[in-house]
Amino acid sequence: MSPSSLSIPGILVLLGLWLCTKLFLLSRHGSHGPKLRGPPRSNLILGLSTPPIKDAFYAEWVAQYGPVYEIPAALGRKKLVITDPTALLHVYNAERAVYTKSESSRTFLARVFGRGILWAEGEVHKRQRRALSPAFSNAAIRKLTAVFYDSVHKVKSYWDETMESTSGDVIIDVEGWMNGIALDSVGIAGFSHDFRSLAGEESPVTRAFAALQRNERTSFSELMFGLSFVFPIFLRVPTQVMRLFWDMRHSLDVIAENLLENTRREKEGMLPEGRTDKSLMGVLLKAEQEDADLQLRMTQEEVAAQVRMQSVFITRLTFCPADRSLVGWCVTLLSSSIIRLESKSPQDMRQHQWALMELAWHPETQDKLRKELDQFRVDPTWDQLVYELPFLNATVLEVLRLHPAVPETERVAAHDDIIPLGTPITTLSGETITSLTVAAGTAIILPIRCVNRSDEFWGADAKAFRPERWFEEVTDRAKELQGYHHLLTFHDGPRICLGRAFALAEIKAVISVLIRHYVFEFPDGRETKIEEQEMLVSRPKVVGQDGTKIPLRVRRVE
Ligand code: HEM
Ligand SMILES: *[C@@H]1O[C@H](CO)[C@@H](O)[C@H](O)[C@H]1NC(C)=O
Ligand SMILES: CC(=O)N[C@H]1CO[C@H](CO)[C@@H](O)[C@@H]1O
Repeated sequence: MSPSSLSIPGILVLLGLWLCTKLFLLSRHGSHGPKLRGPPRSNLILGLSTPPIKDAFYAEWVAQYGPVYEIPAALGRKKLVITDPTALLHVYNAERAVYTKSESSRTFLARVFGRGILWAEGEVHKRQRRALSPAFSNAAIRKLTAVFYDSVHKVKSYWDETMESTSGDVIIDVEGWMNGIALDSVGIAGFSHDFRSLAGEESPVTRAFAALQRNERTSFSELMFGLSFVFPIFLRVPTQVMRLFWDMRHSLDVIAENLLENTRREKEGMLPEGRTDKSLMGVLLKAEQEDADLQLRMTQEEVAAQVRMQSVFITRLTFCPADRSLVGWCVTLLSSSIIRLESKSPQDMRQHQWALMELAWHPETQDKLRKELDQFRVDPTWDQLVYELPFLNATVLEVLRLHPAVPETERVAAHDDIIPLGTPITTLSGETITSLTVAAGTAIILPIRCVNRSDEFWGADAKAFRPERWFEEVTDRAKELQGYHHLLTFHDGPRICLGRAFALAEIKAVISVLIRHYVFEFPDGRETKIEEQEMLVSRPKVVGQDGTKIPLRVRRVE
């Protein structure tokens, strides 16, 4: 029987059974601790009828209920939303001890990526993190800068060629190229595999992503995929999307095996000079093989998991909120049996694309950036990218602030805890509290994007793209946040993004080349409005136009 012929009633029964079990298990959690204020339950099954995708909701609730409040979640649960910096800091720092990823999200991560660092908790996480860290050092990234430049120069030569033949400016679907840069450079720099997507080659990774982009999913496959976040067993249903997905995983496993095999052969002196592996993972594996300290070693599975994660999670090809738990995708099959996603936040893992869009909206910023880059006849070195070029630095930080790749994360309290509050809040019963007792099992949302865009932290123009703010004194409130320059974009605490130096070097290298050589504009001018189109992955689209492509007019700098 083909999966698409599974009857709807069949699915409903199956689903009902699962839901009852989950409901029972969940109802035993998170029932004590003070009741907080928050928006009322507006949907019996989902908690809220409209998912709080837009920060506007979170922000409105902050204004109404204070910096820490509760929102109703699916199946009678509730979640704690935290925007108070003192509380945020506490949660991030107590992450390893208390605030773990939920069991269901870990099962999901294990199935999708394997038991790698994203999945790991506690001591296993500590060991994997220590084993991986040297690979992400500044010294390692410095050596990889050439890889980023290679990719962006490939793009440049294709664009130049197109411009030759059309004599003048061209309208380019920039995003495809930016994804190509991201995938090819993470492949080469990360684990010595050239996906050759900039050369127009298809790989199972690009195929899977393209299928999702084309929105080719049937509602059945979408349903299975949505359900898999709650019940990972649904990942085994062979829908078309899932098959593409497993193909992708298989090909990434082959890449990981090759990498392991090659570093082993290199170690044994079986590879010719000049073919030595310089990738992050390659260097790491060789160092490990020489190191007697067996304790730090990564297992073969951990290496494979890291390769999968870097290609999928990291290259903005994410089609799932990797670390979101139970939450994410809950389904109501009530009357219409259409999917409703409980909370689907925009996954805009396309920082390069956002950077170019912001620059197209702000020609004056583009000019300023170009002026700063004018001094370079050749590409800036890594040290120049990182330690000089203050305006490029500010522009990139501003993009990261407004468009964090992961707009919110969720954790579950593994045991009871007390969270200190910077600002006292009033509970439902009218009591004022300065610290909050959290029961084991409580789900906690850290709304990264909302905090990053908050007026309270960033001033009245918090929503505006204004790199100049990075040269001004940050507000005292923002100072209370640690993060990366007070941004939560890269998470914080013991799980702060390991690849942030990699990500920053890459985006700076790409922007520096593109802005030195081209001017970017919206074909319909600066008034072009973008909205998020909610699909499996939310994607920006031009208001009033079909499709999710955002082409830009590109012309050479005179
Ligand atoms: C602008 C681009 C990026 C952003 C905004 C970003 C953001 C994040 C965030 C929010 C997390 C925490 C996830 C969680 O545990 O809930 C994370 C973890 C991680 N990131 Fe990134 N990331 C980026 C690029 C990269 C790159 C390029 C790499 C590697 C080449 C990388 C490697 C990692 C690793 C290994 C972790 C897991 C850390 C741990 O659990 O201890 N990231 N990243
Ligand atoms: C980049 O910005 C941060 C935050 O303002 C600052 O601490 C850092 O020194 C800047 N780097 C450069 C190269 O300007
Ligand atoms: C968490 C937080 O401070 N949110 C702010 C986000 O931005 C809105 C509007 O700009 C503010 O009203 C919120 O206070």
